[in-house]
Amino acid sequence: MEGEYWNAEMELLSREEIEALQLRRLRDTLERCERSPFYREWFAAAGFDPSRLRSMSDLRRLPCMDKTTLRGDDPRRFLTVPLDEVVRVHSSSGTTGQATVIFHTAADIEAWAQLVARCMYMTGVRRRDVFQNMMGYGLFTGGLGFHYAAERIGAMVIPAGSGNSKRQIQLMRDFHTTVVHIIPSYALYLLEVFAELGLDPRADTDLRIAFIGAEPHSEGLRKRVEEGYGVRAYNSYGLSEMCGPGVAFECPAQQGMHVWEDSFYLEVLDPETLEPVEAGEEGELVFTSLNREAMPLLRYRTRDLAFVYPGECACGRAHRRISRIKGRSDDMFIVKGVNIFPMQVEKVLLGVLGVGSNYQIVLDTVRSMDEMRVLVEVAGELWRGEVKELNELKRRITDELRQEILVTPRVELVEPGSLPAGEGKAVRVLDRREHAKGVGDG
Ligand code: DLL
Repeated sequence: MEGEYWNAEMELLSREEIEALQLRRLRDTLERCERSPFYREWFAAAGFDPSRLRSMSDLRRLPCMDKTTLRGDDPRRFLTVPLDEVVRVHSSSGTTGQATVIFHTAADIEAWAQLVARCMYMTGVRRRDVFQNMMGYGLFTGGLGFHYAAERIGAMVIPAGSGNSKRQIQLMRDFHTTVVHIIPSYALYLLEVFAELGLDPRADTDLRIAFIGAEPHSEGLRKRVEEGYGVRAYNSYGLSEMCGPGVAFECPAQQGMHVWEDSFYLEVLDPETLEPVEAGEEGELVFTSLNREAMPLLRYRTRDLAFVYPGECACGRAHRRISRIKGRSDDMFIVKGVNIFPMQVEKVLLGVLGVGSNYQIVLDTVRSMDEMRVLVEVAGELWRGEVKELNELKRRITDELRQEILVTPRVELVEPGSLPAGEGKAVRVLDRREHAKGVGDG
C-alpha cells in the first residue's frame, strides 16, 4: 500500500529528535573527517579537537570553507575513504574558473537517491507517474540526481536531458508525461515553443507537477509556469557540494523549502561578520553534511542568500524551511552605488502584463558612467499590436523598476524569442563595464 510519506521516520522527527540526531551524526562525521589529510590539517590549524564537541554550536570553533578551499587543494585529500571506494564524481556548474570536484561512495549515491525520492514523493509523485527529466545528464547533478530517485519510487523515467524543445514536447505527448523536472527559465521559453506549434500544454498534455530549481527565480515565474502548464510547480534547491538537488524542497504547502536536517546542518550567517542571524532575517546559507561518506564538508559557505521561516509548517514536518533564494552574494551588482540583485528585476518584470518570457540585464560603461539597460521580450500579441501600447508598457516597466531598485535603467522592448535562451542555467546579467567582475560561477 502506498503511504503518505516516503520516509516517515525521518520526515516526522520532532525538533528535539532532529537536534539529537544531528549531534550524533555530526560526531560520526567529524570522526570520519580525521581520516582525511585535508581535515587533519584543517583541525590542527584551528586548534579544533573533534572529541571535545559537546553541542552543535561548538562547530563554530571551526572556520567556514568555500569554493576556494576546495579549489585550493587536491580533491583526493578531502577523501575519508580509499579512492577505490569512490564510485562517482560530480562537479559544480562553474561558468568560470575551475569546477569543484565532489566524490561519492555507493552509499552516498544511495542516500542521495533516497533524499530526492523523499522530495518527489512528498509532492505526490507515485509509481503510476511518467517522469520526464529535462535536466542535463552528466557532471551536473540535476539529471542523475532526479533520475535514480524517480526509479526508486517506481515511476517511468524518460531521461530526455536538456534542450531539443520540439522533441521534448513530442515525448511529453507520446508518453503522456505527468511530471517534469526543468530549469525555470527554460520552462518559460518552452511555453513559447508550445504556442508556436499551436499547442496548449493545459489541454494537449497530461502534466500535473513540475520541479523547478537549480537557479534563482521569482514567485512570478512560478505562477507563470503553474498557469501556463496547468501544474503545481515546486521549488527545489541544492548544490553539488552537498550532493546536488535534494538539500531543500517545497512541500504541498508551498511556503518555503524544507531543509532535510537529518542530512544537513544549516547555519544562516551574516555574510560580513559570519555571526548567526535570527529566523526571518536574511543571511548566507552555510551547510555541514551529516551523513556523507566520501567527502563530508563542514561549514560550507554557499553564497546563497535566504532566510528561515519562523514557525511551523502546515504539513507537519519540523524540518526548518528556507525562503526562495534571493540570489548569490556574488550575483549582486552595483550601479551608481546602488546594490542590485537580478531577482529584484525579475520580480518586477514578471508582475507586469505584456512582458514575455525572457529578459537580460546589460551593464556598460558610457562616458565613464555606469549604464544599465534592461532588455525585455514582449508577449507575442502585444508585439504585433500598437506602438502606443508598447510605449505604455515601457513606461510602466521603467517606473516599477525605479521604485524597486532605486535607479532608472534604460528599458528596451525586444521581439519575442530574440534574447539568448540556453538550455542550462540562464545568464541574466551581462556586465561589460570596464571594471566588471567575471560572471559568477554558481
Ligand atoms: O544546481 C543542483 C540542483 C540541480 C538543484 C537541480 C536543483 C535542481 P550546482 O550546479 O552546484 O547544483 O549549483 C548550485 O545553484 O548554490 C544556488 O546558487 C543555485 N541554486 C540551486 N537551486 C536553486 C534554487 C545544482 N531552487 C547553486 N533557487 C546553488 C535558487 C538555486 N538558486
